[in-house]
Amino acid sequence: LSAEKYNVKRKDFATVQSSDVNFFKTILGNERVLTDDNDVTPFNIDWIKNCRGQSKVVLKPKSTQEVSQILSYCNEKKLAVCPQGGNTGLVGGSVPVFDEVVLNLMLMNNIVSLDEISGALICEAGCVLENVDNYVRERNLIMPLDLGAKGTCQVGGNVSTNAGGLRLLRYGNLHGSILGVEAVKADGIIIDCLKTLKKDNTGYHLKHLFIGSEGTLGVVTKVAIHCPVLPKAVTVGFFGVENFENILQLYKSAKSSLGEILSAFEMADRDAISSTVKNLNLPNPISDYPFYVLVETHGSDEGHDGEKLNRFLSKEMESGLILDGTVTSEPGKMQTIWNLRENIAGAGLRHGYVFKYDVSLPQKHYYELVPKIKQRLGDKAIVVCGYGHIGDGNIHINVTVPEYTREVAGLLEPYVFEEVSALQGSISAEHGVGFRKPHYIHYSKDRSALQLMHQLKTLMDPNGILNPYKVLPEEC
Ligand code: FAD
Ligand code: S2G
Ligand code: ZN
Repeated sequence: LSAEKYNVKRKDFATVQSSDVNFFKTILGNERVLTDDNDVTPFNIDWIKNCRGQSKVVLKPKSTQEVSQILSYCNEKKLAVCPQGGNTGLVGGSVPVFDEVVLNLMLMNNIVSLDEISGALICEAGCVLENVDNYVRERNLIMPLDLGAKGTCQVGGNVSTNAGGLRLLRYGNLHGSILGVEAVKADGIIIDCLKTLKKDNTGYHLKHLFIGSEGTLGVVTKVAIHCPVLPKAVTVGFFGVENFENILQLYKSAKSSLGEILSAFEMADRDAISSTVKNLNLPNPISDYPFYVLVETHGSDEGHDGEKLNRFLSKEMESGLILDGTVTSEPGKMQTIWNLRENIAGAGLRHGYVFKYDVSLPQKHYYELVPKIKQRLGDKAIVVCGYGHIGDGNIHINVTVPEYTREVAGLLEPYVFEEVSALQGSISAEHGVGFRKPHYIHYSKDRSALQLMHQLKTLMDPNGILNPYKVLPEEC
């Protein structure tokens, strides 16, 4: 249980009584209030099985009104609430620590509207990212983010974690592509900032409070998002590279040679790829190299783009930055390459337990920590590997071990965060702080910022019922 494993004391929230369950049932009906042990267990365990809560009740609202009624009741009764989307979060933010009521948005999964000219889509928070992406693709648009969890994660969860993903390099951060948000505060008040205008400079931009606050300031119930046009031409290159320095040179060259059509530039080291190939029995389209780079282009003209990418490929094979590679526009082949990259996240779980670090670093230091951690752990780790979004300076370092031990945890934390902080990086690039990192947030945020965050939290959720034990540390 998280409480024991991470040594956390329960705060003095109320405990759910049968009268509370009856109230929830009058709002939601019996079938949308889960209390049976077997039913609630999956909602208590996070995707990488790092955290396990003890919730006795899972609620599945279908409307903003129901969310509002549930929250105002819980706020009055001082019942803690854990908002939950697809439960693919990787920092323990999406599952309860103790017996918080789980408020799962999965049944709020309707598309509300789409303006096909402006690309402004409004959908409910519980929409699965991939379903919305398929819906807008039929209308010649795409979602502005893509991540390996797209088949399960929800748009509300993406907003709440300010998810980055594989195409942030091209389509930017959610703070830019989210046009508006509807959210419900802890007291049940519905905040309607649901605008589809690209420009609206009237007062404070409140939607940003809900982007990346991980369910601690409000429950996101609807999202308005700008969808870019579906690219007519997509190509993917997968290259072997000798060393990390060459990856940075290749990145610089890709930006200048491919320019506006560059839509993704991902890296992975040999251990990341070989352990994924081995653990999941996935094909590697090229042979074994010290490093790999995945380049994707999104353009409007197949011929133009293909020419540009092949020119880039021959130039950089000539220069030696690329040792070997493949370039394809064939959807099946592109999917095979993306599959390999997107499955690194889960492959390590086959070894038993994974310590995941999602950090941003200045690009020149991007790969510096992997060899240091390898050396520090020696044979205590099965694999130490690095992969991620070069363009965002965001590396994912995975350390796999047969099982969680305090010894290995002690070797890694706070060591990793001290090193990141010394290199002027961030201890969480895109996955958020969640339950696992509040006591490390000071490595990336100074006192004045943390004090203001606490003041905002007190203003928005005076009883602290929304996702307690997450994001903000106890002491300031
Ligand atoms: P959950 O995991 O259910 O919740 C995440 C957090 O948001 C929790 O704190 C929860 O309380 C809160 N929350 C959820 N829904 C709401 C809501 N409606 N209102 C208020 N709070 C809410 N992340 C990236 O950024 N980039 C990646 O490339 C990436 N790749 C991934 C690949 C895999 C295979 C996996 C398993 C995860 C990956 N992630 C990635 C992490 C995760 O998918 C994202 O953080 C995602 O945005 C979480 O969405 P979710 O719906 O699963 O949210
Ligand atoms: C990615 C997925 C989760 C992880 O693959 O880009 O964000 O840490 C990650 O492996
Ligand atoms: Zn990532």
